[in-house]
Amino acid sequence: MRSVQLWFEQALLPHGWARDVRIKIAKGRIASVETNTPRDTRDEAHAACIPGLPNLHSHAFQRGMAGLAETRGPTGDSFWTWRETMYRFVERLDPDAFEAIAAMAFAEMLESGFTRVGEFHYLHRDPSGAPYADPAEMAVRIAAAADETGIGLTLLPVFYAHSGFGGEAPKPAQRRFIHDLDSYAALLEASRHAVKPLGDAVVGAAPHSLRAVTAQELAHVATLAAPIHIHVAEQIKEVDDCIAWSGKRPVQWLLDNAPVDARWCLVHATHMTPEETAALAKSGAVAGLCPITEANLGDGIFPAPDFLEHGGRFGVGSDSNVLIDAAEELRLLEYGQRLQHRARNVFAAREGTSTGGALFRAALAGGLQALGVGETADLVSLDLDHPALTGRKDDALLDAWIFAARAGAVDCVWRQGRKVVRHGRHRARDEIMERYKLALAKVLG
Ligand code: NGQ
Ligand code: ZN
Repeated sequence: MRSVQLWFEQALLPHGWARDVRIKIAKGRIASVETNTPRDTRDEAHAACIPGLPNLHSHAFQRGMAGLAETRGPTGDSFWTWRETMYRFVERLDPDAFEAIAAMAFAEMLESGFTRVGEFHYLHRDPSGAPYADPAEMAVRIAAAADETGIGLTLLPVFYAHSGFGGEAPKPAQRRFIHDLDSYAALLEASRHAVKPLGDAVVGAAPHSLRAVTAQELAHVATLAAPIHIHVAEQIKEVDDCIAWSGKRPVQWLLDNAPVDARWCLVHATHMTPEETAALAKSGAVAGLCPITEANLGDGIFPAPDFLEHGGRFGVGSDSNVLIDAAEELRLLEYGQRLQHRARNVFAAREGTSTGGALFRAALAGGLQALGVGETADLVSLDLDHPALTGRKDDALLDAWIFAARAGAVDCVWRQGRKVVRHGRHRARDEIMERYKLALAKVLG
C-alpha cells in the first residue's frame, strides 16, 4: 500500500472546510492532516478535496441493460414489466460478462465520486438454476471487479427464496437467485473468504425483500452478519400485498417484527405513513434512497420532510445503474422534493444552511453507516477550472458540484492513497471498456 502526500487549497474535513491542507496517507489510512500550511515540493497539489461518497445500493450487472427498457410495451409499463425485462437480461449473463459489466459500473462509480459500493448481490446460480462448481463464483467475480477498479466493497449477499409474501414458491425466472438457509450460510462464509484480499471489504446480510423471505427466514438471516440491507415499500402493489398478508404495511411490519436499528438499511422505504416515517427515523436505521432509479422505475417520492424532522438518517445508491452519477443522485433527491412540495432548499434544515452541504454530509454519514465502515482515506478532488465550480469555495462548491455542473467536475479520486481516477478517467478505463464491449456484444448479440 502506498503512502502519498497531498495538498489542497481547500478541503472538507470532518469538522468543516479548511484552507491549505496537507493530507498524508500511509498504509491505506489518513496518517496526518495539517491545515494552514504552505505547499512544499513533496506535495501533490490540487484545488479542492471532499471525501468520497458511499454508494449504498447497487446491482452492478444491471448497468449492462441501461437504456434497454425505455421502449413502451403492449400494456401498462411499470416496475413489474421492467422487472420482466431485467429477468430476461439475467438469463444471458455468464460469469465473465457479469464481471466485465461490474468492472465497468465500478469504474464509472469511481469517476463520478463514489468510492465504496454496497453491492446487493443476488445472481448466485448458473442459467439452469444449478449452483456453480464454486457456489460463490459470482461473489468472487464481484470481488475481482472491485479489486481491479479499486472501489471499496461492502458485499451484501442476498437471501432470496420466494416470489411473494408468506413463502410463495419462486418463479422460474428467479431460479438463479435462490438459496435455503444452509446454502446461504455457506455463501456468506465463502463471500468473506472471497473479499479478504481486498483489505477493507465488509460482508453484510441482505434478505431481499419481504416478498422474498418468510418471517422465520428473515429472523435467522438478520443474525448472520451486519450491516443488514433489505428492499422495502418501493411499490404500491408491495404495500397492498403486505397488508393482505399481514394486516400491516411493509415498514410497519418490519419495525414490529425485526430488530431494526442502526445496523439496518431499508432500501427505498418510499411508501410510508407519517407514523412509519417517524418510527423509521427514530430506529436509527438508514433509509437507502436511490433517486435516479426510483424516478426511472416510477416508484414514488420519499417523505423527506417528515423523515428529516424526526432526525432520520439516509444515504444514496445507484441501484439499477441506469445512470451512474453521485452528484446527480443528490440533485434528483432534492429536486423530487421541490417538485412535490413546490418549495426550495428542502434538505437544508436551517436558514443559512447550504442544501448541497446538507445533502452531502448526510449522505456521507448515512452511507458509511449503512456500509459498515468508519471514516476512510477515500478522497475526491474537484476541478476548479470547471465553469460551474470556478471561484466557488466551501459549501458553495458542493452546491455548484451538485446543482450546476453537468459532468467533468470530478478530477482525481484516491482510494486508500491509491489514485484510481485522474482527470476524470479511471486508470484502467480502456481495458475495462474493451472487455465490457466484448461482453455486451455477446450478451446482446
Ligand atoms: C432488484 N430492483 O432486486 O434488482 C429489484 C427488482 C424485485 C428494485 N427493486 C427485483 N429496484 O424487487 O423483485
Ligand atoms: Zn435494489
